[in-house]
Amino acid sequence: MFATYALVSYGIQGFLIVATQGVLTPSGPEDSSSDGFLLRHLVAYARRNLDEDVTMNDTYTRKMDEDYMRHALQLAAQGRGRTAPNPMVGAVIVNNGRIIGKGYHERCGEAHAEVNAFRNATEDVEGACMYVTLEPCSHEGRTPPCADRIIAEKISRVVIGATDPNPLVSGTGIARLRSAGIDVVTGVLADESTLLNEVFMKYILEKEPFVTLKLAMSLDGKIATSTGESQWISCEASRYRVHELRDMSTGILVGVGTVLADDPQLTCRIPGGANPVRIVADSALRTPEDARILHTLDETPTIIATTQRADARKVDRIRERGAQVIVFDDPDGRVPLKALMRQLGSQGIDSILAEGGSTLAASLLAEECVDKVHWFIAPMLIGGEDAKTPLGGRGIERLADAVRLTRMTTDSVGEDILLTGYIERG
Ligand code: AOF
Ligand code: ZN
Repeated sequence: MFATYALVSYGIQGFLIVATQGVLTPSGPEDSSSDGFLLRHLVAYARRNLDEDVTMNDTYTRKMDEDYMRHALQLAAQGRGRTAPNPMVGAVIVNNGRIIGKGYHERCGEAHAEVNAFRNATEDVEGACMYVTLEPCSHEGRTPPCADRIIAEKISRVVIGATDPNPLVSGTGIARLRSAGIDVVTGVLADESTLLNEVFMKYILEKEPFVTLKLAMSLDGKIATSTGESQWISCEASRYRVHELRDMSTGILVGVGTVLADDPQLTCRIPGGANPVRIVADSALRTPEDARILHTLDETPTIIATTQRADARKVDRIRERGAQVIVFDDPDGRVPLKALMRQLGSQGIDSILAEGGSTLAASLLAEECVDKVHWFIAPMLIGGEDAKTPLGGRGIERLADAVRLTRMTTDSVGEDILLTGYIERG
């Protein structure tokens, strides 16, 4: 029988073509016969399978795009902690199923990821596909627009992770590529691409730093014993993790209570790591002039945020030493944290790791300055009603006013548990 023969000899696609062209034309002889009936069913079956083939093709392309995008994301992450206030971006150039170039944005002010990928290309890139984790830029910034370079290099397809919220770019990079006839696919691993640049995504729009609050407590919710002993509740691996967080952060913020209690250096002790700018919230300027953060100003800058309650001569002396002192005029004599964030943002500080203590943590939450929380829990029981808990201040009276977290994840760090979550905005 013709239909069976066609299926066997051409496969489903071949059969469909033959059936459509040769047999099922409206005037086709078998149209009303029983053979015609069978043919129609076979064609419908073949067509369905062909559709599935198309879907399979889409799934396959999507999977391939995601694999290369994952590669580009891994490259992008190599710039972690070095690109601020720019985003981390990775790019991969693929031709005929092979990677022929890759690069990432290594440092703010230097070449963008796409340019590095072209620079590292081992073959002619004409007609190739570029995978880039962030929409290519279309503006003349510290470097020329990447979209123009992609067009000039005759790339035929561009696959993009996240769109760039930067008002200077925001969609115009994609539009420029499309108007040059390039096939542009967007939104591949978009969530991963956005999450990788959560700091940039906030800072570029709000010009305020992305604030991560880090807290560490015992399993029964204490941050010290009733006599104030707190070193160490978290295990060594957790403390190392905190140094990694410091390395990635542009600024580190503590309350003056922490300076008075621990005289910390607030530097990153990982070899080759970068020190964050140290910021102290200190309403009455109680930071001792011999504090370590004022004696290591050659290692990294220190900013003290205070109010009109500060002794003006002490302000001058600390400034003379080379630290920045910001004096806020506040009716309650307390450092207005939101205003501090705006000020720090205007100075280019895009991310802050807030490390306590409990008064500052509570105020940061109350003043809606926190974006993300890292909560280390040590397998240790301390007890005691007088032993401090992670959040001081007055707290709330109604549960409906509780700060809520979302997207919670758990991790094991050494023997501790690390809970990470994001503050839910109402
Ligand atoms: C890209 N690829 O690798 C990066 C992009 O001051 P510039 O010239 O370095 O530009 C910074 C802006 O460019 C930044 O705010 C963001 O919008 C974009 N970053 N774009 O195509 C890259 N790093
Ligand atoms: Zn660019």
